Amino acid sequence: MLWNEKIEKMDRSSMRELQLERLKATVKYTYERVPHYRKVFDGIGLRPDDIKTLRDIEKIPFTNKNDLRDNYPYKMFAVNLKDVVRVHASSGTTGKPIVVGYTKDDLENWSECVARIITAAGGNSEDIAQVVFGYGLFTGGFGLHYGLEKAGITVVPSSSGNSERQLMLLEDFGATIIVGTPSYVLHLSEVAEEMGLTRNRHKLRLGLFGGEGHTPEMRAEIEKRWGILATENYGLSEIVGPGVSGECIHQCGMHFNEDHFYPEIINPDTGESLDYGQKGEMVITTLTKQGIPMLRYRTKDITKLIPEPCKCGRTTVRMEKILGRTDDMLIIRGVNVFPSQIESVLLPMEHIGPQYQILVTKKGFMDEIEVQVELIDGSLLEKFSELEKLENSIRHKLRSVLQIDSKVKLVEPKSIERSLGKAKRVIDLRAK
Ligand code: DLL
Repeated sequence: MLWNEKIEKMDRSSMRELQLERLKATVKYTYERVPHYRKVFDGIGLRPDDIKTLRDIEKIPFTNKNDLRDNYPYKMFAVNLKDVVRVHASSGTTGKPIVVGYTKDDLENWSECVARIITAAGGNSEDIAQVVFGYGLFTGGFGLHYGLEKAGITVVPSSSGNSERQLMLLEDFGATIIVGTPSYVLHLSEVAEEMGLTRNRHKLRLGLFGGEGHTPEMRAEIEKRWGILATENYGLSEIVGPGVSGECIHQCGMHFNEDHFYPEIINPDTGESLDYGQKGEMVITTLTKQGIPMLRYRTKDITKLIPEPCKCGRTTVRMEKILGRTDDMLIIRGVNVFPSQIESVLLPMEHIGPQYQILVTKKGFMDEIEVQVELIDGSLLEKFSELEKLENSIRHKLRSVLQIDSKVKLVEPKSIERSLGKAKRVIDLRAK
């Protein structure tokens, strides 16, 4: 089944024509409305009508997360706030989040993109979908929610957390689709096992997973434990949220919504454009966004593009699963975490030194994060109640900045290994 056959099976040259027409319009629109872009264009003497072919996109400088941070909260918006009907936000490299805004048309296009992905994965109006993504500033919950509704699917917006209750709803409401991060859904399978929720007591048949990566091994495990087909989808707040690309039932790369987003792959060191099939950093330009259009946004995600048509008949380019990131952003249970956010919490605090280490592990299938910090005075280790008070206060502050729970362990002064070169702040022990 296809949600939008005309677009999803469009011949390549018509797609390129459509993309060029939309690219030219977006460049002009962005230049006229966003002071940041006007400054960037004027700085190098580039004019919107210099973009005459799709290749000319390479003349446009990249946009980075920092540009969004520097224009916090609304200065990258291309419309007045009165025309923005929704905002979402994701972690920035400092305490301040990255803010994105949607017009009514943006929300409509977003739901359309998500509906295509759901349909490609095999969802249809007979289904009931339980969304276990968080509903809030994170784009995952609301993004999937409206796309599912558009596809005519019954949505159970149970949001994240409270696993026992999730599973009770899963059984009682009869969800056939589960939507969330792969790690959380795998974790739910462990809780289900403890609760004796066996295959004959639930109706799940399909999983839509995104927000973080998962290995083929983890996919196989999820499929086996739940008895479902596990499909993957990809997106990022700066571009739209979920709905940028998603797998069809053949599970062989994520179909890109190319009429709304233009993908490029670049060499992350030189910025040079790479061809289809070559591995590099994905750069995305929005082609229809009104609220916050993005020109050549550097995602930091490493992947490659697959141009061959798929067995499903879709002609849209596919992207391979993300192989890693070029920066130090960690994805913990689907939530973006930067070591710099943790550092900004720790450094101003009393009784602890500037040396810390972040340990990332998996407990069962759930990501766990432990922040180890050196005490200034080691004798505090013997004063349990003071120690506990300090640990709790750090944990509390971390939670308010990161939006997820972490463990805190206070350790002896000078016990964290010093590095001669760059400090190794993160020890990621999750299997790659
Ligand atoms: O995670 C949007 C999303 C929500 C996509 C739900 C799919 C489902 P952000 O919080 O801005 O947005 O995080 C974006 O998450 O740059 C990737 O590094 C990572 N990411 C998202 N999907 C995948 C995936 C949402 N399927 C960042 N595989 C991106 C690997 C993913 N990484």
